Amino acid sequence: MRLSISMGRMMAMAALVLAVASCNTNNSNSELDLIPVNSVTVQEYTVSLFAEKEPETGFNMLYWQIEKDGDRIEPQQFSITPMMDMGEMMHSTPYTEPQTAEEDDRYLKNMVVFIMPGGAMGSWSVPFEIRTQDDQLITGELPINVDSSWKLTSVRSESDKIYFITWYSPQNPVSGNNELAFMVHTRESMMSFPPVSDAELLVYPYMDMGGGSGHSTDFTNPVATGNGMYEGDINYSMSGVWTTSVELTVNGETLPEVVFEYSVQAK
Ligand SMILES: [Cu+2]
Repeated sequence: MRLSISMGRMMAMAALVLAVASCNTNNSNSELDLIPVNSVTVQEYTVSLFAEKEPETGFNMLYWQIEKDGDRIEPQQFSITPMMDMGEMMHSTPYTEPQTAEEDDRYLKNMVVFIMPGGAMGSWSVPFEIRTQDDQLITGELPINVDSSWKLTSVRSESDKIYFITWYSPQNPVSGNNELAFMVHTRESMMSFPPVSDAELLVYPYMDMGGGSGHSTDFTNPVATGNGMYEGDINYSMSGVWTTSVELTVNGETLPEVVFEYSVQAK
């Protein structure tokens, strides 16, 4: 995925945090705050998955480490294919291939948008392939729990084409100014979920104050910035429960509105 403006901002902030943190920490040069998600060992190779939060529906950044006999190794290539096994059928989800994390080169990282939670409907796993420096091919599979979240919805066109709308930012909405960003993907097959970069989004944030009254707040409507990303801003005037409706227009067709509902914390 090409770096979006938002990623650039995140990294600039991360760099600032790093500069501050490096004064009072040891040799760790990583500003990442990761939790272990799962790991599996195949033929002496241990593949470990880390993330910033428990995996959930919507956008996730995945961080990978590969070790052999306890030592971290750098493979020639490491590729993944997230899959959901639903019994009757299997499908993948929007994702990118892992690449060296620029903020900490001890990790490979990729983004994934989980389109369904794991559970009664089926379970997620990440089949992977390691091409080692001496040209061995190691294959394995890492099971992964995916919780449901409010950060993903989908909508169908008249021709029954499905669009997945992901709430990308803010991940943790707070009162005051936030970047407001969405990702849009479609499904071409059970294995192919390309980004949609030529849609138009019309959003409307609203706070229901009860008794039939309510209000919106200052925001700029997100616009396409490439790779299925749409970026704007929002300034929440109050903390509490907000809704944000999103109306997607794609190929001249305006699709039924979807609504995200979430709570905004006081800053
Ligand atoms: Cu599924």
